[in-house]
Amino acid sequence: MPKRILMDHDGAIDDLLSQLLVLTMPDAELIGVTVTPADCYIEPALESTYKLLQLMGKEEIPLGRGDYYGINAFPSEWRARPEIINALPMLINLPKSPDPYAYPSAPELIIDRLSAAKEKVTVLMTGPCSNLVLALEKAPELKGKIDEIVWMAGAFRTTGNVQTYQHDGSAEWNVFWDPVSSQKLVSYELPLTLIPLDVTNHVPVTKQFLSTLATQIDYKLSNLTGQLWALTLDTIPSYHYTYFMWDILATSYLAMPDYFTTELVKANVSTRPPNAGQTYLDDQGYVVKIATDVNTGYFYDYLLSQFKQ
Ligand code: AGV
Ligand code: CA
Repeated sequence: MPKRILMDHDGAIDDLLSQLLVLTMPDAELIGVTVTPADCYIEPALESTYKLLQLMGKEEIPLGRGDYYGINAFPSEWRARPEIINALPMLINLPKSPDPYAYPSAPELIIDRLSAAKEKVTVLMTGPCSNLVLALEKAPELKGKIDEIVWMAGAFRTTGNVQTYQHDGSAEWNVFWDPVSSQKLVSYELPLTLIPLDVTNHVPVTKQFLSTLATQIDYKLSNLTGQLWALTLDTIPSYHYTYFMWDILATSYLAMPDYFTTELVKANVSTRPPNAGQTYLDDQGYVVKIATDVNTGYFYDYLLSQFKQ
């Protein structure tokens, strides 16, 4: 039986790569995609999302539009990237989505998909968690329909990646965008697996990986993903701007959980400055599973083999 996956992403390049990766997994059935307007502007991100479904012959998968805007906005230069994606040669001539305003709202779609599910569902989140929390606040009984939540979020025994005013740098962006919803999600004590910076720091986008990927560009997905990853290297080479395989690593957890080292911890989330959005270990906190390490060689090879399509 394939795992049923409900995905919420926020339209950044690695979110879109993650959506492609899920669609290559033989044991995963994607039952819906919702988009959060966090690391993207919603209209172009919905367009990319729909085009990637078409590319994989899966345009019947329902989409939901996030209407909720978090507390701490992402930088505009990051949010604007999907515009470039929609203009790539493999995507530019695909039909646009019908009408982005005709999509159901993201929490509505989450409620609908969880209600309709006969078996439990795995929720994959590669952006902030606000849509899921909005859905569960409206329909708390649906918590019982969730098998596991896998979320790229947090930073525990390492520094965060938020550098802005009124902040001490301890938070990771997906949590910082909406610290209040993040704190609520952790407090539910659902089966929640976090893929935090502690482990994503082990998997930067490297020229060596891209060079190997380029040797297989006769495969459509190697060609497209190589172009998408190349767009992530437009940054100055300091830690703050290094592009990691954040969301792709979280997504790969669905297929290769045994290659991760995980730990059950008690944790909580700060909702106030100077460390709003910090995820921290706390004996008085809530139980969550966090990934701390991954077999990086296996991970990069897994990507190279999945994108041979
Ligand atoms: O904090 C990591 C999250 C991931 O979900 N995002 C990017 C990934 O989609 C925010 C982010 C941190 N640094 C970034 C980010 C950067 N340099 N460019 C774009 N987004
Ligand atoms: Ca993301």
